[in-house]
Amino acid sequence: MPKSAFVAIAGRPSAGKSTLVNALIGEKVSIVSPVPQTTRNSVRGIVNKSEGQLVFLDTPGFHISEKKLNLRLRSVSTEAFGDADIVLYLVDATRKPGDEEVAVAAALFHATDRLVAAINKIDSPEADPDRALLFITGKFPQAKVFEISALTGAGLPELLAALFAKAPDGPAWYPEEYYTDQEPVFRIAEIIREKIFLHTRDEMPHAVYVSYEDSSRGADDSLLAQYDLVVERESQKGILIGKGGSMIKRIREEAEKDLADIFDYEVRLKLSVRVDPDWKKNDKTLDKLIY
Ligand SMILES: Nc1nc2c(ncn2[C@@H]2O[C@H](COP(=O)(O)OP(=O)(O)O)[C@@H](O)[C@H]2O)c(=O)[nH]1
Ligand SMILES: [Mg+2]
Repeated sequence: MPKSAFVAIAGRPSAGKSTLVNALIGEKVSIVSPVPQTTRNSVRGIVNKSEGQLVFLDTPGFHISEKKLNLRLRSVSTEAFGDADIVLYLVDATRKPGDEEVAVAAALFHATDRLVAAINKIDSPEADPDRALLFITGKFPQAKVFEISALTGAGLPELLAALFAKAPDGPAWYPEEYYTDQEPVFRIAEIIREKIFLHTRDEMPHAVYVSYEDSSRGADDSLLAQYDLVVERESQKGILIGKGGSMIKRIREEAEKDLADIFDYEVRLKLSVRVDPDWKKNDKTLDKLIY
């Protein structure tokens, strides 16, 4: 009998959850940046092996804040932890476990018997795996703990084997050739958003959402896709456009380059910038963006 399980990944912002999903899948299914709260949705990455299928749910991560957007992100995470067969708790070895780490751990107590823990970033000179281990065993004395690097791949085969061992028997949820359930329209928007996170600073990345507008197929099977980069205020438009259009050009070119690796047809982008005042406070917009 094959195994199959939903594995929700829990951890503080920037613990390396999205990097881990990409490393396990071997494809960029979830965007990554040094800016906390890059991930806004539950992104699914699927691992198919002879043992069976693991469906990883990358989650937005916990950020202690009462703002509407943050509350949404937190409820996306909490739902994923509730539904999952296994919760993979990722702890960043390079940071001291403070209040935020305590809050994440507390949200996982109900999943103690389904929990596997991993200490990430052991490749880093700043890593202190013993400090992380002490924290984890203090909260979850029974948990199996692995030391890994999502960046170098160290420890990942052992982790994967443990997850399959813990997975219940059952048929695959997705066809074997699937490695994500995301629609192309969403994946393209996410890649564009990653470039914004990588190249703009301070509040800018958090002020933007990427809206799909339109697309058409070229005769050569290429896809021309039109997206709007939507900001909160008029004054933010200039930053995204850049001097002489340099920023938006950079975002477009780098996104197109990544998309060439992901899709087997060419994707060309047409990007514009527009304002949607206070979109972060608008429930309808948030319903569309965060699910
Ligand atoms: N040195 C090191 N950096 C990592 C590792 N995993 C993730 N990172 C970095 O940590 C930052 C946050 O990663 P990300 O996957 O977006 O974290 P998330 O918020 O938990 O999804 C990025 O700059 C990653 O490159 C790792 O194993 N080692
Ligand atoms: Mg992430």
